[in-house]
Amino acid sequence: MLFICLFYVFYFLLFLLQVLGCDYAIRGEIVSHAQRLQHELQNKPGSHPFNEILYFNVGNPQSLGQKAITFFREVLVLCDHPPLLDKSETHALFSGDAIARARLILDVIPGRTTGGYSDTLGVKGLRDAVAAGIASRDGFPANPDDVFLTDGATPAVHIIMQLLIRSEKDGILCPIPQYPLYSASIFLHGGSLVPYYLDESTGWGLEIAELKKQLDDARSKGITVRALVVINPGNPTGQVLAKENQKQIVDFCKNEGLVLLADEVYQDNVYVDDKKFNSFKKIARSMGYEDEDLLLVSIHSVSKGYYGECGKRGGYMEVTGFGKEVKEQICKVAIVNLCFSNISGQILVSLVMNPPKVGDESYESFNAEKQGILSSLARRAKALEDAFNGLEGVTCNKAEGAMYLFPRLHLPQKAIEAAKAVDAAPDMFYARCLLDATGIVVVPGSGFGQVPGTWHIRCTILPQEEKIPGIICRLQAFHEAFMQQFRD
Ligand code: DCS
Repeated sequence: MLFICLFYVFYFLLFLLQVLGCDYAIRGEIVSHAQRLQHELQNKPGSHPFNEILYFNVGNPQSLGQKAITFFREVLVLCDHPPLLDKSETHALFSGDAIARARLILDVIPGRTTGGYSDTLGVKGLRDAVAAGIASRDGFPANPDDVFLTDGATPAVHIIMQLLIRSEKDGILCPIPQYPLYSASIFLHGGSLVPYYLDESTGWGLEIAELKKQLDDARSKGITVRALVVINPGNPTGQVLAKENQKQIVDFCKNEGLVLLADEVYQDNVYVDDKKFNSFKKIARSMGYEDEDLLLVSIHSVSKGYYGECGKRGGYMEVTGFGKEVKEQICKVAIVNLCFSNISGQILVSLVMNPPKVGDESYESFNAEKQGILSSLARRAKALEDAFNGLEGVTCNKAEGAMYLFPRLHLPQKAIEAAKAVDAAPDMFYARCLLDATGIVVVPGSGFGQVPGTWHIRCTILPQEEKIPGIICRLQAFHEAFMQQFRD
């Protein structure tokens, strides 16, 4: 009995240590400080040199004003309240193809309700729809049995880490900078993060030589490297991988026996004409590789893109190349959750993968909404990139995709010393001064990882377009004053 108690105490302490060590910068110290300031502004208007807090820290499109796509919401509403389908007024309020789609979807949901548990891995008919959407995106077949519907991308990442990591001797190759879900999840599951650095000087390039160097180094330390994480388009870096580069990555994983974990949540956020999103699945198939040639997990979410439905929690993972035992393990974990994903999220991901097509009643208005959002995001990204590059001592790569800029700060020595004096990293110090002076919330680069001795901040491109000029003015005035104060 005593032994069992000690065993549980040990594992609880281990878990506590893992939780304590896990850091999540996008909701970290700066955000808590911003919330305090917001509270002070509410209680005492005029108590700060700004009258609102501008949250540039999270990629949360609709909370920053992005409108939901009408077609998606129409279908969701009709599925949530099927009696609407039988009312005559519905035909005046909703588009014909939204009504037809809602009927089709309800037909495949057991009990025709969004209020029930679904099959563990997702509603079969919706997994079929997602697989059909993947096939039409890639031009290669997709098997619905490989598709698992999830509550956004986050649980998919956790489940894969849970399956891959057996001890701290299991390593996962992760980009630096990276979205901190990966470091947090590896940490929580007790594995080792094996970093590979993206090259800022080539627009955050992903070099195979760097992957090989870090892999060999980890192996020489006795780490079994099990997977390579690639975020494409990148967060926080915004780079979109070129096809040739993706082919090299596929070959690298195949030759080294690594699982390729492709985070493709920003697949609909590409802003430059010379780059296009290509899924790793498509790249591998176009190289002639079949299922068994590559262990691939591709992840997508309804949270990003032109849809930005973070609150609905929908997504999928497509798992190819693994034996049936691995899928059984995924099912086991899923069963513990009853069903992996809420039904509205499942419907939404089926819609995102099968939006209205040319000729459908909604197509024109759907496409106008989609293009309106994407072209505005592209203009915002460019305006902010130019603004950062115009600041003394700041350099900023282009956001080719995703929702962020990650400018580098070349700070004067005096600012670095002032940061040290208050026991803060220089980028944290800069972010905090920016917040105190302007109400603008950004995330210090250290939250994502960066080459030691370099300093960055991450800011989203999501605030509404009409706010951008005012934000840039505040940023410029702050930066000038900051540099004036700390110039060597
Ligand atoms: N993968 C990447 C690369 C992400 O940027 C995010 C969220 C996720 C996965 C998880 O998304 P969901 O669980 O919502 O599907 N991005 C966060 C960010 O950087 N800002 O806001 C959220």
